[in-house]
Amino acid sequence: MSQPTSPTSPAASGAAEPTYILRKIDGRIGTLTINHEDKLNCLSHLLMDQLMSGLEQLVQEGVNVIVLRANPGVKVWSAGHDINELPEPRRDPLSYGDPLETLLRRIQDCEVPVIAMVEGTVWGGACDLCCSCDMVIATDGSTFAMTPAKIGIPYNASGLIHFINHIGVNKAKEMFFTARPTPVTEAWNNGFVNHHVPADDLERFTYDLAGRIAKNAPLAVRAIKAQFRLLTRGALLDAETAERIQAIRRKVYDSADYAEGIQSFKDKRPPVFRGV
Ligand code: LCV
Repeated sequence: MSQPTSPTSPAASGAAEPTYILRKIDGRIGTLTINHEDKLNCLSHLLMDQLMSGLEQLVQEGVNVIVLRANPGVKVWSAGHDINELPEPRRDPLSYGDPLETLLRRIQDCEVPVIAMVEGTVWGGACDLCCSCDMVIATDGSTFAMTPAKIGIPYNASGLIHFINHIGVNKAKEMFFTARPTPVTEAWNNGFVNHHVPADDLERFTYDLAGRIAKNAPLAVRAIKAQFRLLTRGALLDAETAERIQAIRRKVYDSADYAEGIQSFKDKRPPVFRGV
C-alpha cells in the first residue's frame, strides 16, 4: 500500500497551503480523505479546489475507483458549504460557476466511479456531494440534512434534480422543506444510500465493494458511468422554463431573508425570517 500523499502547493506567500485533502492509492483504488475537522470539514473554496485536483491526480495515476471519506471516527462528515464564503445578498449563492457546483459536476463527470464512505452527520452541499457520487456507504448512525431552507437559500435546479433522481420527489421535498437530519435508515429506504453498516465494518465493507469494481474491465466501467451521467441529467428544460427558474431563484437571493440566514449563522443565533 503506498503511503498517504497530500497535495500541498506553495501559496502566493510561498508557505505551503494547509492540506485539507489527503490522497492515497492502493492498487487500483484511490482514496481522498477530507481533513479539516476543526471547521467540521466544511466545503471551503480551498478544500474544494484540493478535492478537484485530487480527483484529477488519481485518475491520471490510473485508479479504477475512488473512495471519498473523512478521517475515521468523525462526528461530522462535512458541515456543507462554508457559510462564511457564501456570496453577499443579490448574488446567486449557488451559480453554475460556484466552486461547489463545479465540484459536483467534476465528481459526476469523473471518469471512474466515486464511492462516498460516510460516518457522522452530513449537511447541505455535502449531501449533494454524496448524491453526486456514484454510491454511498454509510454507518448506521449517519444522518443527512438538506439545509437551504434553514439558511434562506433557493437552492438550484441541477441540485434538486440530483435529489429527485435519488429519492423521488416527495422524499426530496420533505428533506428540503424540513431541513431535518434524515436518519440513514430512512435515507436507505428512500435510496439515498446504497448500504448502511455498523461503524466498525464501514471500512471493510466499502473497500470490498471498491475492490470488486477495481478488478472489472476499466473501459467498460468508464463507458457505463458516462452513459449513466448522460441519462440522469434530468428532463430537457425549454428556454422559458429555465429563465422562469432563474427569476424564482433571484427573488430569494435578493431577499432580506437570505442576508438574515447567513448573518444569523455568523452571530450564532436562530434566524428570524420575515418572508421579505
Ligand atoms: C462555516 C462552519 C460550518 C459551515 N460553514 O459545532 O445546502 S445549502 O444550500 O444550505 C448550502 C449553501 C450549504 O451547504 O450551507 C451550509 C449548510 N450547513 C449547515 O447548515 C450546518 C451548519 N453547522 C451546524 O449546524 C453545526 O456546526 C453542526 C450541527 C454541524 C455541529 O454543531 P457543533 O455545535 O458540534 P459548532 O456549530 O460549534 O461548529 C464548530 C465550528 O465549525 C464552524 C462553526 O462556525 C464553528 O466555528 P468556530 O469554532 O470558529 O465558531 N462551522 C460549522 N459549520 N457550514 N463554518
